[in-house]
Amino acid sequence: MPELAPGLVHHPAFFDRAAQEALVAALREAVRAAPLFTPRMPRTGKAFSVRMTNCGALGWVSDRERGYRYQATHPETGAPWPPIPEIAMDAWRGTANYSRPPEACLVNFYDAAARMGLHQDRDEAALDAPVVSISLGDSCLFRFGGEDRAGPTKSIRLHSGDVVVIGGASRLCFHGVDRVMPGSSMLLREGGRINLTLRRVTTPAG
Ligand code: MD3
Ligand code: FE
Repeated sequence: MPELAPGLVHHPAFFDRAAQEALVAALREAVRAAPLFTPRMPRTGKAFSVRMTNCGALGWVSDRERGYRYQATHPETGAPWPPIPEIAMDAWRGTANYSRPPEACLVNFYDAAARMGLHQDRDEAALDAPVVSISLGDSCLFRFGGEDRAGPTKSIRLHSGDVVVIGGASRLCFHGVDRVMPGSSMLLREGGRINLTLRRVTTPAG
């Protein structure tokens, strides 16, 4: 599989169409239990253009008052997150090469106008674990660089069914989604893009 940078491995078409459809069905059930919410930036309260939910023991949330964090319950309903779909676990088992299971599955939903600015994922204590990303629906232009925000970046297209593993020397690289390409996939009848990221959050030491 192509290594885009040390520790950053792309698995094109990891999931076939039938597996993608089954994963979308499982996510529709998860969203019924844990509705999409709009995260907000710490301090400014500016809304993300991406809507989110989570599956697993822990979920990533953010609001103006308390900032970025993982918590065991939905920020609006207070309910525990639904389980991580078994099909998503197949991607972790098949690519992560990590001894413990993921604790969080962040589900990002992009409509045609949604973007995600360059950022690092550093809210996890378990920085030795990779992040495993699954793309569904419309293709996107994904940008990644190094650990310096101002350094050079590269862009690749991610398509429905692709898996990207971000570990090793790339775990703290800056990355983001510049745009989604409307109409590039027939998987989601309503259009848009879904990204799942499977994450190990805690270390054995806590
Ligand atoms: C590189 N999501 O949820 S997934 C995120 O497509 C996030 O929704 C993007 O960035 C999306 O935090 C990108 C690919 C990805 C995920 C995590 C990474 C790339 C990464 C962590 C470190 C470096
Ligand atoms: Fe990220």
